[in-house]
Parts: sequence; structure tokens; C-alpha cells
Amino acid sequence: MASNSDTILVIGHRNPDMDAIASAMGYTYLLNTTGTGAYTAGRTGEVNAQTRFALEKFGMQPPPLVADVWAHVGDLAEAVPSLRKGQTLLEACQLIARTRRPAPILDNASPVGLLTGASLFSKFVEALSSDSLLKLATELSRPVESAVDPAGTVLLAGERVRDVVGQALRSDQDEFLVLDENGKYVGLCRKSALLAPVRRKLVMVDHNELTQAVSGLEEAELVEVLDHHRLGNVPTSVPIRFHVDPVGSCSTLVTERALDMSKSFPASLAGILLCGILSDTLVFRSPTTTPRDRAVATQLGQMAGLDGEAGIEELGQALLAAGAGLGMRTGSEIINTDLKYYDQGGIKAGIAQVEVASFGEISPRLDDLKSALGSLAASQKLGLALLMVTDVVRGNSRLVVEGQPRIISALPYARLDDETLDAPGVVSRKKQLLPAVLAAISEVV
Ligand SMILES: [Mn+2]
Repeated sequence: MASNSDTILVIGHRNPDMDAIASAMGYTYLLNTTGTGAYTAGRTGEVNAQTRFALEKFGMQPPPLVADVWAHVGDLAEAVPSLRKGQTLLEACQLIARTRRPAPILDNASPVGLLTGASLFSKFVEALSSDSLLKLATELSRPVESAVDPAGTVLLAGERVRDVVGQALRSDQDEFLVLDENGKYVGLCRKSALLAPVRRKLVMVDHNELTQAVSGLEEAELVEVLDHHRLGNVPTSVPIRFHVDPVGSCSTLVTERALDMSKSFPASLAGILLCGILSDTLVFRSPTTTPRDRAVATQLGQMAGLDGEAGIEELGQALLAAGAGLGMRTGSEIINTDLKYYDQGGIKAGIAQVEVASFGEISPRLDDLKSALGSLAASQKLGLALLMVTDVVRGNSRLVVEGQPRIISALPYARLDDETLDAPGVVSRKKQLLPAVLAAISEVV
């Protein structure tokens, strides 16, 4: 928690996909090679099957998981030297004179309380006022636990600062013991530190919306955005570097920035960035693909030591196959993994998408998928509930549909024997399928 908090975090969106991981890793490398600060890549969620395949293939570790960027008490704790039970008050005097902080008194790493200068002084005031040096020497040789203050308010390293600051303010202590989850001493935290916690600096890649960002972003300091999505950006208090460009992947933007500076990537990282492009563009078959994605992919292929265009295509097919499939998931899980709602003229539609390596996967699961779509349509009051099953190898889709028959028959796709709809060449929900669905709904309203 505290270890990386000095570095600037480079992180993609929640439920990270291949491009979110690749662009965070690639941009971190580039910034560390060319910039002045120290950068660390992170991910806020588990890596998916496709990304695992790519990381294994190129022998890379995923960036560390960053569950949130809230300020935590542990970030503010200072490892102030402590005393063990049984040590003397004289040793306590020497320590406190040196550290000028209260001395935590530990019993096998578990704190029993704090020994402050004030409690020490009150212990000696009587001996000091008598003129017997012997009495003072006796007091100084007593064990530290004889003068300890009870621990008072104790904080846990894993607690969020925002959750404890009120309680800490109401306390009359200036210093708080900080413990780990096992009750062991971590350090001391000053009240003043809790009032002004350091904000984690952060670079957003592959997204710019707060709803998609790592939890706690509102408490972090956003320093840069590099992205290829629609704008829904987070307001900032100061100007920041902000680059949003509608290319096929964020990995494209990272690579272009490196090439502009005549930098290249190590072979393994070039392979990962290439996978970011191949994943987001469905190996250049998605209509979101631009000539810039292809140009950059060729360069990355060379850096990664792949065998020309054929090598890139082969990698892309293996990558898409690794991420595809209905697997062991239930119909409802498949539909809810990537589901978006739309509204047209008061009629709601729900459109989910799943990628497969072959349409042969559909028929054994068709009843399950249809009943899950039927339940979704009923519970969400949808005019249309649709699952777009995309064959990422060949670049076609089949649509499993439930809802109002008039809307379904207005869709411009042929109905097959199993009642799925055939959508050849359709791979993009946003650019290809959605306009057709909205037009079909408009026809019947
Ligand atoms: Mn992306």
C-alpha cells in the first residue's frame, strides 16, 4: 500500500481488457524511459483469458492489482521506534528525547499502549520534588509498562483516511497507533497527517470516464489522460495533458508516441502492445480500425520479431481464440458480462455481446441463452433483448433474440432454421448493429 505511493500510477479501466492492460504497461515503460517521474503500471480488476494468453506468450507478468486509490491510514503511518515490555523508564526517556515522538510499548509486536513525554514527566514529578536521588533512580529503573497510557484510539493500516478522520478529529490524541490486520504494530500516524493525506498521482489510459475508473479516483490527482473513447471525462482543478484520438486502440496511441520520439519497445512489450491493437480491432476487422492501427502494428510486429503480416495475423487469430467461447458460464452470466441498454422512442432494448471461435458453440446452449434473454426482457421491460454472438475468427455475428415479434421481424437480418438471425460481416455493436436495431424499433413505434 505505502510502497508504491510515491510513484505515478498508470492504469486502464475497470474489468480490464487486453488493450487496457497493454496500454498501461507500454505507456509506463515509455514514461519511465523518457519522463522525469517514476511510473508504475496497475490494473483494477482481474486479467481476462485473452490477456492471460498474451502475457504467457510473451513471458510478461500482469501489472499489480490496484483495488482502489483512496488514501489509506497505512500510507501515513511512520515506523517510529518502539520499546518492549520490561525495558526501563530510563530507556524510554532516552528514546523519546531522540525521536521526540511518543514511544509505542509492544508485547511481542502487539502494542499495549503509548508512552508519552507527559506521562513520563508526571511519573517523575514526585521524585523530582523530593531531594532524594535514590527515589528518582528507583523510578527510572521501573518497567515502561508502569507508566504507559492506554492505547486510546487505534487505527488500522487498511482503513480509508476518509472513514476515520472524523473519529480522529474528535479524539484529544495527537498521535495514533496504527496496526495491521493481525493487530501488529505498523507505526504512528499524526492527526495533522490525517487532515491532509497525500493524493495518489494517476495517468488514465484507455478510458476517461469516472464511472469506468479505479475506485477512489476522486481522491487522487489525475495528471494525464491518453484514450480513444467518447468523452465523459473527469473534471480537474488544474490543466493536464489530455489526448483523446479516435483510433482502434489505446496501444496504437502509446506506440505512436514512442515512434514520434524515435523510441522502441523491448520485444516482449512490443508483443503485448500489438495484442492490444489486435484485440480492440478484432485483427483489423472491426470498423473502428484506422490505417494508423495497421501501420503501428507492422512496426510492433518487427520489434516483437514476428514473421511479417502473416505472423501478425497468426498471433491475432490465436489471441482472439484464447478469449472466445461460452465456456461453462450460465446463459445469464454470458448475457450480463457485456450488456448495454438503449432507449428509442420509449422502447428499451438490451444488447449483449459475446465472442466465440465458431458458431458451433451456439446450438447446444441456445435454449439456455433464449430463456436468459426472455427473463431479462421480462424483468427489465424490454421491447428487445438481444445477444450478439460474434465469430471473431471469421468476422460474422449471429443474433439470439427475444422480445416483440414486430421489432424482431423488422431487423434487416435473415432468420435461420434455429431462429437465430444471420448478420454476416457485423462485428461492432456500436457502429454496425446498434443503428440497425434503433431503425427497426423506430419502424414499429
Ligand atoms: Mn481500448
